[in-house]
Amino acid sequence: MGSFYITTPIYYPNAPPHIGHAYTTVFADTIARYHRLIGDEVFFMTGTDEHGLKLQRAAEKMGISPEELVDKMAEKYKWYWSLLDISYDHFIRTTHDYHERVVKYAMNKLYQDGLIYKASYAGWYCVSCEKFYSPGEYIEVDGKPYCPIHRKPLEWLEEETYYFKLSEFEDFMKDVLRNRRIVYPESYAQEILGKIEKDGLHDVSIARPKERVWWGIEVPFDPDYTVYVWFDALLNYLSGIGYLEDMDKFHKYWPEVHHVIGKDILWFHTAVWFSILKALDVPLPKKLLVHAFLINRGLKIGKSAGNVIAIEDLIDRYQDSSGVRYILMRLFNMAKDIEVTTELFDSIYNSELADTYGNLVRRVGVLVKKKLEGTAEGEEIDEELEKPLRETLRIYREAMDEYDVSKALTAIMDLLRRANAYINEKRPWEKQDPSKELYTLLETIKYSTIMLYPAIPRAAQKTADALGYKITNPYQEPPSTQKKYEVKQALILFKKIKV
Ligand code: ME8
Repeated sequence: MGSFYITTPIYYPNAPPHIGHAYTTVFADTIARYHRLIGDEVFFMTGTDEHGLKLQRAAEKMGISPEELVDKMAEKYKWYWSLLDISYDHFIRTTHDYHERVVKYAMNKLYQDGLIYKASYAGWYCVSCEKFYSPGEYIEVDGKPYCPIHRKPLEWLEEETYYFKLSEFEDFMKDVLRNRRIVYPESYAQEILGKIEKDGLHDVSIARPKERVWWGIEVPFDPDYTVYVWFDALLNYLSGIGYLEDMDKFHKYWPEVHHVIGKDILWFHTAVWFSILKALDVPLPKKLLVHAFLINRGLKIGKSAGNVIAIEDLIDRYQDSSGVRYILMRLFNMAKDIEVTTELFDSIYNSELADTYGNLVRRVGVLVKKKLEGTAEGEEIDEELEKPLRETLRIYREAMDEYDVSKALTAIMDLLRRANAYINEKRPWEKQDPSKELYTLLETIKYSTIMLYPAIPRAAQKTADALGYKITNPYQEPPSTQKKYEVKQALILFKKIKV
């Protein structure tokens, strides 16, 4: 038993979340639920990144105020996350005043410590990324600089600004990236290390003139400026866990913080974030879990690429949150981009959820009702399945502790396939008293369902209710073996999709 703190990026609420945001958020939720299941005290946080030029412009375009826009959109995000059964403990919005206080405190501290200075800036900016690009980082289209991620023209900016002395942290960052295993998978640490070794670490602009970007937190030592949206946003991870306001809570959870992010925002979450933390005398995060992209026809799925897949369409197609969550987690890959196609989604849903898990739950439910009048009793499970079951529990735990959700799910499916084969072999429908077989199958379903619970809580709970057991820590000692099952219902968990 310990504490466990996990965060998602806080998303820009200029548009509703899409499958890419769901990918990150469902992953974080699955890890959060796994830790609750094994008895940890979990604090899981997501939220919205509400300031900056991107939001200011989005509101202007819609003819409403930024406040109106972010209020409406924050609710929308919560609604989407409820569709997907996201069990966050706190939804942070950067317009909350406790957050603004932390941002102002951090600006003041860095200013007083001589880590912020005023100077002029000129460079190419991508409003969609809210980021400057230096030569070599951007791509060129018709001789003009374009954002490599959004494939949109960059804007030229020239202005007086405040800089954060990031360059002072170059040696610190190199040391962290070389010697501390924070960034996971490790290859992402190497990527950033390579970049710093090649280009060095340069000071970054952390303020905007108010006349241009007025929608932001005011710089506490200069009311003509607002705080750069990334400096503002990163601090959510501290303000959301009680930094300054509730230090007991902060000290309880901060040492265990796991940030989940997509690789597009790796630079900000390493070079920039780690340096800010160092400057604030706050320990670095325990883990930075980085994943690759969902892509469609070779391009990162996103609003700018125009290849967004809507969460509600997925929910419609795959019944409810469980189908969608399972597919996303089954494909989850930290290192490799995954090409999204309906064919691939359908085939995972049909063969694994409908034909393997759903089918087993249905068959066993029907047989227990028919052959045993709904009650199956037993002392121990058949050794043919006992060993694979124990082995799966071991692999599952190992995989989940390494954040390899996809491997964990594959292991459960292998076990369920064996259980389906076991029915076919034993033919319990032909036996006078198939108690032993059906009890064995119920135990196997029970443990599989419990292991599936973090990824598909809704379907798992339904199965547990129908077959008469509780979702509890599968690793507790002594194990909570169940001697008797009263099956209430032979469920059809997942309707197959006709392809
Ligand atoms: O960057 N594949 O917010 P954002 C995988 N506000 N993940 C994807 C994805 C895709 N195609 N598209 C989006 C921001 N994501 C900042 C974050 S945090 C202090 C501030 C996910 O709305 C992925 O997690 O642009 C990515 O990092 C995040 O959405 C970007 O969300």
